[in-house]
Amino acid sequence: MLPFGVAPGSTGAGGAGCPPGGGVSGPGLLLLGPAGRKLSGFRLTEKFLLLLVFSGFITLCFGAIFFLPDSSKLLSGVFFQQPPRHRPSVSFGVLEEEPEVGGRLARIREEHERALREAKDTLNRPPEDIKGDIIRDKKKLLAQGRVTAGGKLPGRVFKPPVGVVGKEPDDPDVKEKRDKIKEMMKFSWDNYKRYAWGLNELKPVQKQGHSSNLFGNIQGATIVDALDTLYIMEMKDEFNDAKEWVEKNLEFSVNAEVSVFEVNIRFVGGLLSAYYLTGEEIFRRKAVELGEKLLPAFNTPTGIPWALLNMKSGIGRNWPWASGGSSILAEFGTLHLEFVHLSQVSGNPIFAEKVMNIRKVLNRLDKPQGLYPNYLNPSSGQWGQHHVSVGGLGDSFYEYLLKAWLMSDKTDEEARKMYYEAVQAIETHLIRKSSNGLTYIAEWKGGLLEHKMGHLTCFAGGMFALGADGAPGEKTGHHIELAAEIARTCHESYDRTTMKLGPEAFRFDGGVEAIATRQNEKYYILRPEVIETYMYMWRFTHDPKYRQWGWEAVQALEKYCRVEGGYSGVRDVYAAHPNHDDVQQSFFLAETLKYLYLLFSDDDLLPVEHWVFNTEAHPLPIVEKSDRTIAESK
Ligand code: DMJ
Repeated sequence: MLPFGVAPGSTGAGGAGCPPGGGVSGPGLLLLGPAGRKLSGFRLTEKFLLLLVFSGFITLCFGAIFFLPDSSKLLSGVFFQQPPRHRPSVSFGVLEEEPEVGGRLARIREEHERALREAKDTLNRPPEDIKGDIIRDKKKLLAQGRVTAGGKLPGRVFKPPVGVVGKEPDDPDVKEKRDKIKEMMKFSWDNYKRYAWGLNELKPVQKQGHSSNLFGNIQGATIVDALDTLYIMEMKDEFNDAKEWVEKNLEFSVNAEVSVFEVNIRFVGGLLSAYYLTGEEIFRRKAVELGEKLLPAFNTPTGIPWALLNMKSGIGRNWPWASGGSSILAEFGTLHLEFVHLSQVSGNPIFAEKVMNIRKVLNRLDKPQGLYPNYLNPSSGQWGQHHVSVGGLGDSFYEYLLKAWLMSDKTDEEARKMYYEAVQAIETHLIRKSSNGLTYIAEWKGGLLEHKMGHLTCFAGGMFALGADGAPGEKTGHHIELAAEIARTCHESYDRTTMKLGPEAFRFDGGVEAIATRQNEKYYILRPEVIETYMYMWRFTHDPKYRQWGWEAVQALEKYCRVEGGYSGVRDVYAAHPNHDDVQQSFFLAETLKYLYLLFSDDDLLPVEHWVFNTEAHPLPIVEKSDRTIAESK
């Protein structure tokens, strides 16, 4: 209460409950009645009564000014972020007001004073402490998935990676072989750099750049695909050149259609790996920027993404040949690992949500014989043609189910279940044995088997080996055996050619086994799948035959694919002399040479307990529960 006759300066029309125009001014109290009449015209008792009313009124005004928080405090959250006991509670949709209105003012004052005290304390603390607090707050927000990736990327604490440079092999023979593989990498890289720097791929015969329409006009596929291989092979100068190119030239605002799948596995995967191996922010930034550009591909009625996307306009469509406008299983099913990691490095849950929705759509559908057809219409959400393959059009979908489970530190139970159920259906309906005892994986067309196996399908040996440990019903041994049998069949497909390189597809009918019978299936384009399977088999069994088979492939590559300007695919692996297709595929550097190098390295280089390889052989770390920035989806 203010002592009578003392003016507190001037309050305009602001105080709660004070009528506009009613006011006090001092010094020397001058009171005006409603009509502006001087109080001197009243009798003493009237004056006394009036003064009593006015003094009560004034006290109320000052009290309100003093006790109530100002609007800036309301906004700063002091008012809204009261501890729960101060909040009105909602029961069955009805807002229940707190009973003790009187106590509320006191509590508001308490909060107000506490806020002032904290602000003062903060100003008195050393700047490093304040910085620490800011970092902690950011981490908290990231952990809650509340920071979006748009605009500036939130800070992130980089966790040092495990096993990214291995020691030299002890065995001199193994070391010599590994050195040879490193020399092959240097030869591929140097030629790409000399003749096609900044373009997507190299034409090693014509010694010029090669552009495939898979990447629209994004450039530098070989550079991004090779980053992690250069890094683990400790090719430091080459890695730095690649990094500088990414910094200065890698651009995604291209007005052309790209393959969402190819751009994801090679560019997003390559950039993410480079980030996880080195902690260099540029790779994280570019990966997230590209991931955001790919998001419009999911704008379909079901959320099953388009195969093709114009990254500038955001307009998508599907391959015209794909079963009535369907999306393709191996394409939309091979985004999961990268998109989960995009959420992990950006703190933005949107990426993970998009791929989890793909799962939801798949799980709502009936599967013929438990199999996943290769085609799914993104508008109707229904399967297209009932074609099933563990090779082209299907392959990496199965691979990503297993790896999603492994990458989640074995917490993604849904992925585990989907993988082992799919393998069971594949075993029952697709896996067959030839009359001479070669196990192969056939293709399924509306219930009929085509006894053909693609080079691409040979990755499945590695997949079965990788998944053996978690196989339900004590089937670990069975899965390893299956893996070994697939590895043997794929080796046979190499061994039965003149060049000792595998054809694109081989058949098991009309008396032939593991041999290509059609001219258009006899080519070899530097693919990695067979060597990938040798690498996993070596890691899980240490059977020396896998290194021996890998070395046979090295010798064949040197003899038939190495040309003056790099490495080239060949058109017919059964011919005596190579007819080169003149393309050094970017996956030769990303996958084929990396898997060969790992085959001749100790197991502690990129150990499978800590890393999963995306389908382009880009290593991504297993995300332990404690490192998760985004809550696991239910
Ligand atoms: C690579 O781009 C990937 O391995 C993909 O999953 C399948 N094909 C090529 C290599 O053959």
